[in-house]
Amino acid sequence: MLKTPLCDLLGIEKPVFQGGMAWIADASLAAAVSEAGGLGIIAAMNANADWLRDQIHELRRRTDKPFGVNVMLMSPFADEVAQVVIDEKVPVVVTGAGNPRKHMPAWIEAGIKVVPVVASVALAKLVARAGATAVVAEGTESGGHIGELTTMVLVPQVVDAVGIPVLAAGGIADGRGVAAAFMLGAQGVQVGTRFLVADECTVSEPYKELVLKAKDISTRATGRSTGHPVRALKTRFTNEYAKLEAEGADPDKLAEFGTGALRRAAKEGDVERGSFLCGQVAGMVRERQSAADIVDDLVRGAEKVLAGAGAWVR
Ligand code: TUI
Repeated sequence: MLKTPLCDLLGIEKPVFQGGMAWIADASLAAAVSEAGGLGIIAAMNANADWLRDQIHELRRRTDKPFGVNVMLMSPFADEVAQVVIDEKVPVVVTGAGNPRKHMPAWIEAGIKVVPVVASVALAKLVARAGATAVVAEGTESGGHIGELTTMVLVPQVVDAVGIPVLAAGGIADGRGVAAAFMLGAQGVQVGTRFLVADECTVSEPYKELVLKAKDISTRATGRSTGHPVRALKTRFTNEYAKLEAEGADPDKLAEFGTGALRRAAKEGDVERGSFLCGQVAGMVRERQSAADIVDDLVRGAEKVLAGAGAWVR
């Protein structure tokens, strides 16, 4: 059985977090992952307090297991969402796309376990000092808003820098990836891309089709010129965005071009004008499965690889 101190800290059976994918990770997916023994996560993304409250209530109708809410710190609603997680006594808050220190004292005071996503050692140290329960070290292989370092490089450095459990994210889609993360010192993983094709994932059908068709070089990062690089499947949208960027378009123009693109991909399946955020591992995602089968495959696959890990040590 793959069980780490992180599991005991959070009251979960399996050390697998489902990524808090903006416009995608709702109560349907999160409840299924929590019910399967992992940590399901509702993405508060750019939604307001009312939407989040409804989703939390819906999740609680579906499962009584622990779950998390991902607070996207660049959201205009971050402050109100930060209060909802307190009012609703959410067990775990995962943060992304910024420094959560402003919110951490109130969350910790409310008994919430805080697990920030970090892309650097500096932020990992800062949040550990501020009382984080664990950190997710997220490599640039991930989909969505990304940092510079790869998972392979980031995870061991974060593990060495902090005294709290570390989860690895970015580039993990099967048991081999989970096992590799453990070898780097991680006590858990956060997986996003593979859950895009879960039966319980309510993302648009064209989004699922694009992920299933993706190969190794199907994603690209754009937006480096704005300071907020984002990885997505290569589509007409990313081509046009990259072209604007290469022409030196100003950040306001780029922001305007990008507005609504995540919603158009996730909700409308607009292949022409949507931004299909997705990790580099899309090329390994071949099969639609239930969230429970995905969690099981990640864990069992890792157990198998880890059990044989010493074979070449003579
Ligand atoms: O946050 C994510 N992934 C995301 S957020 C998102 S919604 C969005 N859409 C368009 C543009 C921007 C956001 C889609 N995917 N992952 C966690 C993550 N956090 N990755 C990188 C970071 C990060 C980067 C810089 C965290 C902190 C940071 O700087 C900290 C500071 O000191 O401000």
